[in-house]
Amino acid sequence: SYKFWKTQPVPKFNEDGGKTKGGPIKVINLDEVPKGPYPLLDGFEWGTIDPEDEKEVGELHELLSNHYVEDDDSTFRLNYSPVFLRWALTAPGWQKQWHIGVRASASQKLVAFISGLPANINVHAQTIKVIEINFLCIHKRLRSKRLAPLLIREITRRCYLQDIYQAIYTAAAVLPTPVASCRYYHRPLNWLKLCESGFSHLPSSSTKARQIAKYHLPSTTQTPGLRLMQADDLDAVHELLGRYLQRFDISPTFSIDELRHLLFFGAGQAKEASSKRVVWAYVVEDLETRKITDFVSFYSIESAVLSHSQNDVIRTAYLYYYASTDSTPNLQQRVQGLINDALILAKKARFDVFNALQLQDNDLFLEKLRFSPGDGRLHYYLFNYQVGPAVNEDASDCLDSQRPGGMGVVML
Ligand code: NHW
Ligand code: EN5
Repeated sequence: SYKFWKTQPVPKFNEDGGKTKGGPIKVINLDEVPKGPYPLLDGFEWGTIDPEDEKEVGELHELLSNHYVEDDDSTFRLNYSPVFLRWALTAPGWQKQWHIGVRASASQKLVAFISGLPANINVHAQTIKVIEINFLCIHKRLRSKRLAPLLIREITRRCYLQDIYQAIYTAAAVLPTPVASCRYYHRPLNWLKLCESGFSHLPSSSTKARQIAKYHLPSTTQTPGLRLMQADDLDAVHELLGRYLQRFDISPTFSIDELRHLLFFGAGQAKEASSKRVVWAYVVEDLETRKITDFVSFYSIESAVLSHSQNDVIRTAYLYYYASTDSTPNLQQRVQGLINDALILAKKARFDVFNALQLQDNDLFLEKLRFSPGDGRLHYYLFNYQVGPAVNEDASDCLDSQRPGGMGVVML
């Protein structure tokens, strides 16, 4: 078991990463890193995907929409839209060589993919440069041929050659060794639709009418001063979010340019194009001081319903970054109001369900706002980095996979 992962610089299960010193697991000697690509299976060749080329994004979308992540009993499959993929793969610092495809040599059909984007994260107050790995996917007919380890080795090689020696990634799969394990929570917005598609069930003790009533939301937002985020809010949000994220064991650090990309992409489009919108961001402006006191964002992914014959989809809003200037004990109320408004806005934008993970400060609102735990989990991993003990008092609620509150990174 873990024949491949055993050979990689990741912590073994049951090693106590919180006790040993934090830092890289292995020092990479560039002389030992191959200068050319690893050999592939016969009949296949390496390629890249240019996310700014509509045709190539179309090919990637085709692969992922048929072969990417499903829930445990294949009720649905995630279907990231082409514009979402372009957004996710063109964050500042992106390079074509890190969006790696595998093509069948004869037909040139895209049959596998893995992506990497550079980012900076803080791990117990140490800033490290990492590559964020996402969208690993292999065509169903090429599964179990050890192609995944090859894709991982190849992207690792290309990162080493560009002086990146650490990575962060999330997966539903259990691998050695999670730094956090977070349950998915779901808040129905259109309960009837979820019920009809098999996403949620009618509890035997309830009725459809009672379920619909349970998830009813007001038609307008409740927080005074809440409005769509605008370009000239960027500095304030950068400052607010940066401060807010500092107290998690692991958190991202964004430049202004990164934040602009992450929060504004697609927002410049006309209202009519709102079906193409991928990310929504709102701020709360204090009506007296004109200061930005809070911020919330969410992104959109559809899921294809696999069980019926209809081409049914579930429109899901995923909670993305948020922040508040309030601290305990007012934080709870503040964040509850903020996320409740996000639910109202997502419902107005015709989402069917609002997802959040059990991380950051989400325990402050999940139960109260009628989120329920789902049947899936998301595990967070670092590659070639040992977390080590917490350094400051604030982070003394040391990161361990049973207590995901120390995780501040949200991945797409
Ligand atoms: S998680 C989403 C992953 N994708 C899917 O679930 C889509 C549907 N499934 C598939 O396409 C988000 C295939 O089943 C995949 C595996 C491709 C998953 N991560 O080729 P084989 C991400 O994108 C190990 C890592 O025969 P396959 C994050 C497995 O444990 N490893 O399997 C990606 C076994 O190794 P072992 C995974 O079913 C992070 C080996 O793969 C994995 O045909 C990548 C079997 O390979 C997963 N999700 O293809 C790591 N699933 O040791 C990045 C299975 O047990 C690391 N495996 O023998 C960092 C790299 C950069 C470093 C830079 C410094
Ligand atoms: C890489 N960055 O399992 C990410 N989703 O709970 C890729 N379940 O939606 C990794 N099975 O519980 C993604 N409904 C990993 C996630 C894979 C997808 C996944 C789970 C997460 C999910 C739904 C549907 C289950 C269908 C049957 C679920 C119950 C919700 C219900 C709402 C009403 C109140 C009771 C609960």
